[in-house]
Amino acid sequence: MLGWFKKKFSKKEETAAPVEELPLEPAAEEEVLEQQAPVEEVVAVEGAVADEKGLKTPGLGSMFRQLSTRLSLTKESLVYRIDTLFLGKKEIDADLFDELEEILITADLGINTTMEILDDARKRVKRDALSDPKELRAVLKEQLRSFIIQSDTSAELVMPDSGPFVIMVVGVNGVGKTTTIGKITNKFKKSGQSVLLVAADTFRAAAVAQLKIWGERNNVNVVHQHEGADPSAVAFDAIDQGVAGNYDVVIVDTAGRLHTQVNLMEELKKIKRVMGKKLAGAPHEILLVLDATTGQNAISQAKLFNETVGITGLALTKLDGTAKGGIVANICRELGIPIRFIGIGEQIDDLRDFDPDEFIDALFGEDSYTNQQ
Ligand SMILES: Nc1nc2c(ncn2[C@@H]2O[C@H](COP(=O)(O)OP(=O)(O)O)[C@@H](O)[C@H]2O)c(=O)[nH]1
Ligand SMILES: [Mg+2]
Repeated sequence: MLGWFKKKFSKKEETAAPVEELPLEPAAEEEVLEQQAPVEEVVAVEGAVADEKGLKTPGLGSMFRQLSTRLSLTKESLVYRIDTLFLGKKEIDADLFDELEEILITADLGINTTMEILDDARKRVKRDALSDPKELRAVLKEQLRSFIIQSDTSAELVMPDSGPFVIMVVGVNGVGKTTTIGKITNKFKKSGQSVLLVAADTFRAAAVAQLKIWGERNNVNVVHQHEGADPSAVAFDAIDQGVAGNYDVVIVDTAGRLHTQVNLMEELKKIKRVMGKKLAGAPHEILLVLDATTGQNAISQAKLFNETVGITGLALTKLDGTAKGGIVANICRELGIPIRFIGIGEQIDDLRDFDPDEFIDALFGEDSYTNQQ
């Protein structure tokens, strides 16, 4: 499978040193939740591999089938509706395009993206003298794919030569930031990377507690301070700990904020700035988490967060809970920021590297994955 995570860390994986961690020295004002316990054995994600407990890790084929199942709401609202429309039509006419337009907009592709797709489709029908509606299916699939692929260009990131790779996670309340951090941590751990989590969401004690739970699940340390602490100070000290503890990855959770809350957005800038002062280049990734169920509002969130702190990657959550997964194409077209991950459930494994081909195939059906184990 493609994807940022694998590409980026593949080099590191080959030379991975033993992943045992030095115990952290708790800094004066912070506590570190727990000392690191022995790191679990690395389990390959791809290929059906049984671990020592006899548990089978899903192979590519079943991973693909699972993705396809989780996207079933969008599949029904977009692809099944297109298929039903085409089945009932004998020719490609203006009515058919009108109905297609309604389907695409309902699936949250957005007006502009929908119009562009339909204009292109009309041209293709003319150019290739298509007359059978079913031939249009392949055209639409290809167009959606090309929109989504546009944003995969900068998906590869470079790990810093020394020091931890720092990810700052931002977004509005409830989009799934903390959950996504938990899932990403699991991915890093599986590839042998050591991870330090940072609770810079200091507004609510519950937020810190939630990150601690994900820390426990993943068996990683969580840096935190008291409720109401200055999030920049938490992040500043955490970078020290990340460097001193020789961590591969530091992931900073931030409080949810509305993109319209000017002071809170300024605070994000500050968190970013202080980390950069402590460690040149940090944060290396500013990951904006977007909730796919919020529809077009996700686009305006992304624009404002991008203007404020400069977003380098996106995680799109809750694609399992929406019929409006067409938002993926719209996001790629409107923003040009790569989608790194998609969330397809609430569990630790319910996160995928975003692979445009796989995503489109999961929606439209394709046998290239399903033939494999
Ligand atoms: N179905 C589904 N729920 C998700 C997904 N990601 C997060 N959630 C849920 O969304 C809710 C808010 O998540 P949380 O991580 O607390 O959001 P935060 O406020 O941005 O940190 C929780 O109930 C999560 O379980 C996803 O991909 N699919
Ligand atoms: Mg949170």
